[in-house]
Amino acid sequence: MQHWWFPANASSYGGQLDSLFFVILYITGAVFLIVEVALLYFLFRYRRGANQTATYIEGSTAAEIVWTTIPAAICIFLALFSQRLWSEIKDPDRIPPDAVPLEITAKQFEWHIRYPGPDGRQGSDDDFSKRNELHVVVGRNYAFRLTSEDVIHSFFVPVFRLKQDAVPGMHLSGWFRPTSTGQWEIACAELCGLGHYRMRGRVWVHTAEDFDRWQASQAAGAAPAAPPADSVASSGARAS
Ligand SMILES: [Cu+2]
Repeated sequence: MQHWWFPANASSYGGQLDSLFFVILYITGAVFLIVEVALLYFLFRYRRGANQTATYIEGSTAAEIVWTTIPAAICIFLALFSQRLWSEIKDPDRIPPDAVPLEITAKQFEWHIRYPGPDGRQGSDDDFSKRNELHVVVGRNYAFRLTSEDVIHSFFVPVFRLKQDAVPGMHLSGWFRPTSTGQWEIACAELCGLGHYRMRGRVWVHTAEDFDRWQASQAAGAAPAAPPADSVASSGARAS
């Protein structure tokens, strides 16, 4: 289902994640309404008045059992309810075996994406890297390995419902399958320094033919392009 206040959904598991979000929203929304209505009622009912006197209340074991058991039951229900989808998305053992491997490296304040090239394998001669540009094919599975060169960042693609922390010294994996063509935003979702607000990239979901054409143009101009004027000056080796 698609909601007007949500970004578009363009990944295979986005719809299920949205449904899970709404289940949690309905439960927490109902609790919020009940609590607020009760709060207002008690504020009004027991406001200061001529005939009100203060009384001392000992507490109630029964009430404590009730307000501990119900939230615990809700939390356990949500944990069990979301476990299947969570493990489908996050379990490294369940990454589709046919997925195209991508290496994504975050640093202040940009994303470096290393593509496997036409042979589909990382670490071979036809690999190439792009800065802040993620190009993928609709309907194809992608597996990424994500790391950071400096501080903690978070790789966030709202239309894929994908968010994963990038942690220096760790290579965290994940996967996605785009379901519609288009062009959208990649954001950093972890405050990572003064330039955090402009740490954004773009994702292009192509048809297979468009992607092949784009990839061929990358191989043709294999020499590293000059970084755009707004890039942060970076010394040392670049990730290509
Ligand atoms: Cu960042």
